[in-house]
Parts: sequence; structure tokens; C-alpha cells
Amino acid sequence: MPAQNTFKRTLVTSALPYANGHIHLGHIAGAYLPADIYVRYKRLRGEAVLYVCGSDEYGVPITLTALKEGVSPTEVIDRYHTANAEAFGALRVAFDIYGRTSWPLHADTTQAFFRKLDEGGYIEKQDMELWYSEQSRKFLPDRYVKGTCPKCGYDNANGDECENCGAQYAPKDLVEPRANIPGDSSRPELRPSTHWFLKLQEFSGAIKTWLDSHPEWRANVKGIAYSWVNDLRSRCITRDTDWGVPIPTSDPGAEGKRIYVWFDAPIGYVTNTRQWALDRGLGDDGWEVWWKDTTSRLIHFIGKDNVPFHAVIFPAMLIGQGDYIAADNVIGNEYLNVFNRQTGRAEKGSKSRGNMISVRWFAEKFSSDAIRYYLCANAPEARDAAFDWDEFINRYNGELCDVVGNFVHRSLTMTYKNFEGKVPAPGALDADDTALLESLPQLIDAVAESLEDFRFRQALERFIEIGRKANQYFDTKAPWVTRKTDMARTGTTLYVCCQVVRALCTTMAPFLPDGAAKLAAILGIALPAGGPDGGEDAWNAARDRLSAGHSLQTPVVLFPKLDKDYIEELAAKHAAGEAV
Ligand code: B3M
Ligand code: ZN
Repeated sequence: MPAQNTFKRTLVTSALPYANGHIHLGHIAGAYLPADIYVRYKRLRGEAVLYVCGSDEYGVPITLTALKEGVSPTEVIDRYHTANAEAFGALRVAFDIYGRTSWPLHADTTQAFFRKLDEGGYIEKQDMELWYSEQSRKFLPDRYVKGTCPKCGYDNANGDECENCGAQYAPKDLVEPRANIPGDSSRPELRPSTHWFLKLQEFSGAIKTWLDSHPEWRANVKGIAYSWVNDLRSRCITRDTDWGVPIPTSDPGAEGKRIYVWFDAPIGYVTNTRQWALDRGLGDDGWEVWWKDTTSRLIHFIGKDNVPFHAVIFPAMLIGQGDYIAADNVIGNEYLNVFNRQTGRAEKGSKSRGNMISVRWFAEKFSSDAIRYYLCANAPEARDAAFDWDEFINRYNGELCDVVGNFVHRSLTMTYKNFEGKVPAPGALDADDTALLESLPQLIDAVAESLEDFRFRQALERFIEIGRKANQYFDTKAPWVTRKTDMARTGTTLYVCCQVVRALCTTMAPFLPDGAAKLAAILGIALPAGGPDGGEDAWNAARDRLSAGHSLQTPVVLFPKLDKDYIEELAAKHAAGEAV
């Protein structure tokens, strides 16, 4: 068995998506599906796991969307918060709470963080020169100003960072600046403004020690984190805007300014834990054990663009609080691009290209299991992956349906029809029977080992491998032939098959919760969902045997095959930009 950790509870977070648009498949493959699989697995093991997420509702992404649509920021966040919560539900991504950073409780948590850092001497004020639009009469933070990158010459660079080359620079270094507000592309001017800065350099040593203590992290996350930690400097944590958490100070200079969204957003994990504890009647302090007790383990699941915030900046903010635990792992995933059939190449999913596939569009057309299967089998773990319609149907039909689904179905229907709906009594076991039965614990452990290591693609491959072995056995034993001549032999074969089906039921549960629930109902076995309190280890029960005579319910097809024509029809709609 893989070594079980000594922690008493695990707090899992997935990045808080901005409530300014519909989440798409790239989001799911990166920060949500792997986390949900991990949470489901750990809970099956009986471990106490809390899974928090929510909408990120402040900052320029929200106000810019509101301006473009001609509605208020509140209307934007209300619409997308609800839509995205539903989209996660459709894919069975099961958070314990899906909170909101617009909650008053969140302003309270964020301001407490700010004050504590201020008291610790970690916050300073600095005078800056920022772009100001005379036409709109406002400062132009972040994406409100565009221009030419001072490093690479890219002409659509943001106010303080370039998406093309990754450079970060002072806003005043942006070349040929222009306002980026609907109806205003005027040339802005530099004006002085005073802002609050977090002195990140004060945390260099502590962050480095913490990173050094985690050699097991994924290389992509460590690489980015170390590249930051050697060059930490004060970072602006306020903005000229009226959409954000108010700065907790009576300083008149704070007027017209709010806390920067990337300061408050990760604190949303804490707020949402607080709200969850309150909802559960655990009192005002019920959340603290998850964030402050050293027997708790914190794991962040994110996309790679969020690594600096989760592996350097937020950890610094936590260290500055004095009594918080540090994350035990940060699982940063690469990107899920989109394969373009016309060009034969993968391209970045982008709003302007209209090539993104929203969850709400996709989940109306396919089962959660089909979607989860493909996105996990093709997860962008070590490198970018691409959504490809042909691969989607081929892998789902060819692997999940043909290997696991087919084995389960033929085993259960033959048993059901020939043995009065009961697990048959086995006769003497031959070498094939024994080999398959005895290999099961190792095969189940292999899946667990991959899951413990956050290797979700490998875990799913190992799960399919159980189905492959079982199919080979089924074909060798040919029960549809022996049925005509040797019912005793057929009963033994199907007895063995039923045990494999039983093992598959539990091992599929983290990946394919709907299929697992259907199968558990047919087999009449319990698959406890577990939760933040923990419980019994039901994963281990995957190796339990169904006894001879155990009754089955009528088998149903767990994973219906996808139709090629339907896929073509939808691929055409996607190419026409209708999947957003
Ligand atoms: N909303 C960025 C994003 O959606 C941001 C993540 C916040 S996690 C605390 O990629
Ligand atoms: Zn650049």
C-alpha cells in the first residue's frame, strides 16, 4: 500500500474562477476535475476532507465585463456565479461550499489579513506614477490600459505585464499606452498616486525554506516558484477602483482605492471555510482547525498561470499572519488547448477566437462520466493537452465503453440471465481464476498509488488496465461457449468476473461517480461519499468478495456509446463558434 499520511484532515482548494464568464473545459481539466477526483478518492478512504471553492468577484475582469455589457458589476457576478455553480454541479464537481468574494464576511477576512500584515510591518506605502485617462476621468489599472511591451514589442500588452513574453514592468514603462475601455482608447497621461505594497522580500527566506522542504512537488510548480523567490520585491496590493474590498485604514489617501483582487482572492479560501463552518453550526472558530492546526494538510489545485500566487505570494501572506499552516502541495496544471480540424493544429482557447467550449454547452450534450473520462485521460498534467473531438469519441468509446463498460455488462447480463440474478457459486478454481483474483489487490493498489501521487492520467490508465485484464480472462474462458456444455465451469468464470466488477465499482468512483453509483445499485453495495468528518475506509472494500448467492439488480448499460454523426454535428457547431 502507498504510505498514508499522518495528517488528520485535508483541506483541498480549487482556484476561484472569475465570475465574468462561463467556465469552459480548460478550467475543468486544470483546477477542478483532478481536485474532485482526489477528494472523492480520499473520502472513500475514510479520510476527513473539506473541499472549498467559490467565485472570484472583484477586480478588473469583472468591471471590464460590466462595462462591455453595459450592466452593473453586481449583475455580472450574480449571473455567472449562479451559472458556474450549476456547471460544476453538472460535472459532479462536488465542493462543500461554493462561496463568493462579494460576501461581507469576505471583506472581514481580507481586512483582518491586511491589518495583521500591516501590524507586522509587512506593508508600506509607495508613490507611483500611473496612467490616467482624462476622457474617462479615471486611473487605468491592469487591463484598463494596453500598449506595447517594453521587452518584446508585443502591441497588446497589459498595464504591468505582457501576456506574450511574460515580462512584468512598472506601468510607466509601457510604450505607446492607450486606454482600453469601451468607448475610450485615448492616450492616457501619467499621474501620481499613492498605493499600499506588500513587502514580499521580507518572506524570501521563509518561502525558500518551505519550498526546499517539498522536493516531491511537480517540476512545473517548483520551477516557477523558485524563479520568483530569488527576486522578491514589494508588490502593489491596492488599486484605483471602487470595485473591491475597502482598505482598512482611515488614511485619506485610501479614497477611491480598494484592495487588489489578487490580494483578496486567495483569502476567499479562508472566507469560504469560515462560511462553511458557520453553515454547519460549528461556531465562529469552527474553521480554524483547517487553517491553523498542524495536523491539517492544505492542497491547492490551480492552472499554471496561478502558480506565483499560490506558491509564493499567498504563502507569504499566510506566514505573515503568524499562525496559519503552509500548503503541503500545489498542484499546477498546464493548459488544455483546442485542436483545430481546419489547420490540423492545437491552438489556445480564446474568447476572441470563439473556440472555447463552455461547460454549460457541453454538459447538456454528454454525460458527466463521458466528459470526466476524456478530460482525465487527456489531462494537461506534465504538458499542455488539447481538446479534440475525434480523440474524445475514440477514447471514451474505445476505452471506457469497450473495455470497462463492455466487461461489466457482459459479465452481469450473463450472470443475471443464467444464474437467477445471483452471484454463482464457484467450483474448483483453476490457474486463470486464481491469477486474476489474486492480482486484484495489486491492481487496486496501483490505482491508489497514482492517486496519492496526483498522477490522475496514470491512475485512470491503471483503472482501465483492470478492465483489459478482465476482458482477456473473459475471452479466454468464453462463458458464452461453456454455457452450452458446462454450467459449473461457467458459474466459476462468472463468479470471478463478479469479483472484478465489484473491484471496478469502487475504483471507478473517484473518476466516474454516476457510473459507480449505478453499478453500486446493481451490485447492492454501499459507496459512502464520506465528507469533512471522515469515516470508514470504503476503498479497501474494493477487494472484498461478493459471496455466492448474493443478489444482483437488473444490469443496465453504464456508459452508453457516443454516436459518430452526433459528434460531427457538434464539432461543426463548435467550429462555427457556437460552443462558448
Ligand atoms: N480568478 C484567476 C483565474 O481564474 C483567478 C484565480 C483566483 S484563485 C484564488 O485564473
Ligand atoms: Zn512582452
